[in-house]
Amino acid sequence: MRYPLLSLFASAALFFWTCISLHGGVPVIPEPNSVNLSEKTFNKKNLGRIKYVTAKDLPAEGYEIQIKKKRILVRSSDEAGKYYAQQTLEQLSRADVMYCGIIKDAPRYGWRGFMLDEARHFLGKEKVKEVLDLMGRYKLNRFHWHLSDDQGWRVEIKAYPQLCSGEYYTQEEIREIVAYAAERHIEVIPEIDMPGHATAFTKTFPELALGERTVNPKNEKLYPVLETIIRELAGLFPGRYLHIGGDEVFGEGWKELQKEFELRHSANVIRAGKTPIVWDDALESELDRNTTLIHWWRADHPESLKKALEVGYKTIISPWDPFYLDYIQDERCKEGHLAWKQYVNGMDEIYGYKLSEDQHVMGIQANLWTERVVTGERLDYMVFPRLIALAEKAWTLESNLNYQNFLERLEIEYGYLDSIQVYYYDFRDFDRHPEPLK
Ligand code: TNX
Repeated sequence: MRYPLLSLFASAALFFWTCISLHGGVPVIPEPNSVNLSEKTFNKKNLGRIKYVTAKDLPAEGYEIQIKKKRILVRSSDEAGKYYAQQTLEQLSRADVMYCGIIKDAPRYGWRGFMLDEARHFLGKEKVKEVLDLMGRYKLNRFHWHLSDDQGWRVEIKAYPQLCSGEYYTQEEIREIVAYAAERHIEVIPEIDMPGHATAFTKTFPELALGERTVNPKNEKLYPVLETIIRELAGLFPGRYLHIGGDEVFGEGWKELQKEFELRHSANVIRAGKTPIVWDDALESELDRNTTLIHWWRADHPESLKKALEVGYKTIISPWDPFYLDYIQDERCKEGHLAWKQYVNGMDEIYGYKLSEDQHVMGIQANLWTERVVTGERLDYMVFPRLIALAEKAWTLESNLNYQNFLERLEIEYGYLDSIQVYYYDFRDFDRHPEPLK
């Protein structure tokens, strides 16, 4: 070593810097709301000594962690809060030193979602479980599962087995995944997209079609078939919601046809005990605002969001710009959205997106459409780390969001993603994980 004094100085500076930056926050994603740490350190040998108590004064999904020198006390009002405290502790315990103190935390939004389209390409249950693991880690709690589209129908319906012709989930597999999600406090919301995007259905029931991709709302025989399907789905998915699609039907007369369809179809969903969710294209169908959720995705139609909130619909926010993960995140990528290959949805845009303060906003969601996602590797590449940024945005109070600070914590998190072999897009070194084109 040529300059021993200099290098000693450098390592002292680095040590000092690490201490300061650790004091600025904790290496946890999403950033907790309030962190008060002291100089005292917790002895990690005592990680097994965690006491959990129920505290009804805390908000739903919230928790409080008191770290003493030799033991930890976790307070939460529900099981989800306890689970989230465990996620926070797991991330904290990876640091060399754990400080004593108090962490108080609760989510900004009740709806913190991710949508996976398995109709365009079928990724399979092992991949889905990996995604659910990571969703739980980052405190996401809604898994919206797009299970039908023009390209395929992916959920077994016992009354109509002919609907599934390619790869699909048996009802037993669906139950297994729903249970797996529930262990991570994630509610699964299946989507059967109608009246458009329905080729997989109309191929099976040509007599119920109007054109190639749409069902015929005027055909009386359509509704009993859909009702049977809804009833099976309602029994299969114990969650509160059923997403009934409603996007992208255009053309002569469709406004009235869609209105008739949505009213009758959603009434059946409600009768089966579920709350229907529709894409914001169906806003004009004027469904009951007390029994329907609007899912706003058309970033190029801000007036649609405005109207949904004004009418008083509870609304989920996932504008394609920037919350759609099928769009590329780096100009150097080759395969993005089907038509707008070069349109970039950067992680910084997701993190910095300006959200409405309206009380009817239930929360936010990122969506992965899979027209161009065939492998689990490409799924990883498109979803991570952007979904982690979305998770922080969904959980952490606006006043605590700081992109630079997020990037520093993400730096630590990469170590974890590497350890479980997630093929994420690495913005620090573009060539480290080359873009998988399928
Ligand atoms: C629009 S979002 C769609 C999907 C496509 C997606 C591609 C929505 C409700 N409909 O069918 O896959 O764009 O980004």
